[in-house]
Amino acid sequence: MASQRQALAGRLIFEVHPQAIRHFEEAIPFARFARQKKRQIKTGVPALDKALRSLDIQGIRRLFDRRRTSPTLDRCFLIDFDPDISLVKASRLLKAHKAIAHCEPDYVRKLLDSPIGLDQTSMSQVLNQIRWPEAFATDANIDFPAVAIVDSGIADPRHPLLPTAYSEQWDTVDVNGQSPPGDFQWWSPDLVNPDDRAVDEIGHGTHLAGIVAGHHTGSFGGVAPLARVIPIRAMAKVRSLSSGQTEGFGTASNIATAIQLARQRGASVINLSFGFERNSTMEQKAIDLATANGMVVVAAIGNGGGETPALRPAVYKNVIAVGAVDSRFNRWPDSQTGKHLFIMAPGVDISSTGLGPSMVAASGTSMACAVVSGVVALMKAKNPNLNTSAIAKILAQTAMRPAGTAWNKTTGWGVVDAQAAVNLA
Ligand SMILES: [Ca+2]
Repeated sequence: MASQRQALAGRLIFEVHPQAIRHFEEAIPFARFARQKKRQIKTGVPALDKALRSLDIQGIRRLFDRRRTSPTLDRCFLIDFDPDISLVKASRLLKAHKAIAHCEPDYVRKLLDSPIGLDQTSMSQVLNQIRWPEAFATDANIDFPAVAIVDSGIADPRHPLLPTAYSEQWDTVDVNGQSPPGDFQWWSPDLVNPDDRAVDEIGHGTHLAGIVAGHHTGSFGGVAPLARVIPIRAMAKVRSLSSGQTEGFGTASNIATAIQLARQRGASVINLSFGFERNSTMEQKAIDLATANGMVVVAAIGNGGGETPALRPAVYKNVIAVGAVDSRFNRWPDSQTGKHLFIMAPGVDISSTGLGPSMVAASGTSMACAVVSGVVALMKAKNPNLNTSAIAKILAQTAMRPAGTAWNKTTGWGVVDAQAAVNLA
């Protein structure tokens, strides 16, 4: 069944019914669960305990930190159980219980492939192309907001070109040893300990951090160099057993936690450069709460080319979905299209920071997404009160597109114009 092939084995997320939550065990923790003996699982709802014990449950915890959440998110829990029991069977068992309002698998999200090119587009070319308002972006008297990059993490903070102001970093990866779908296996030593170190083992998050807020020197520099970057690692390395290739996988639960954390740490903008097809209600709830609190969520539209299946989170409402163009304003052929596409930005052969000392050129809507996150950070610096719909309205109004044309599904409203957008902010 398709859903099984796109989710973590042996894990479900569920929401407890508002009426049942009164009886639900107060002591169920938010932090990573210790492996609990199945006899010790006590939710406060005896019939549910019996169902959970039949799943050979290994642990239960809250999905969100209840001190910092909303009444809805406070009712979300995550369980790990015997991975040999099918997700369909386990979810049928939980859904049958009247205390359970909603139940879903923990769907996987993939970092978008970012083919590494031989050609290089320097960040100074990108900044010229988006009409970067240098005087504004580098004015140290302005209070620049924080941009959370929920991704693979960030390289060594001593890297001379990375954002100078990332004072904190976080890691929400917690897969408790449960296997990823397909022929992949986890290929990372850090899979069960959420903590305050976002060590990047892939390079994707480091590349984006340079685009958003890299330190300016020579032809390199980020879009919002004075913004505070909060790297949050939610994606870990996996390896294909058949091809040996590695890529980045995360899960909707770890991403939802990361979005919550970004909100709690005061980020104004969240960059999400990953995707997958399956809908996650929990991930969507975390995004809705963030945007309801005035944060702006920017996501890459995907690198499948044309009208391939729409990816989450780009397709969710309240998310600004970004496609990629090359340095001549032509749509990058692999940039996905569709009715949720909002705006375009340069994303081909972008030269930015890598895990080592040398620059890396990479292409994709991930990079374009980071450019737009930077522009939104500049707009929020000018006017912190702008919410998602106000930001979206200005971006649409100011985007560069042929005269007399409007929105279309291949290039959205056009290519982001940083100067005009900041002026109107
Ligand atoms: Ca860790």
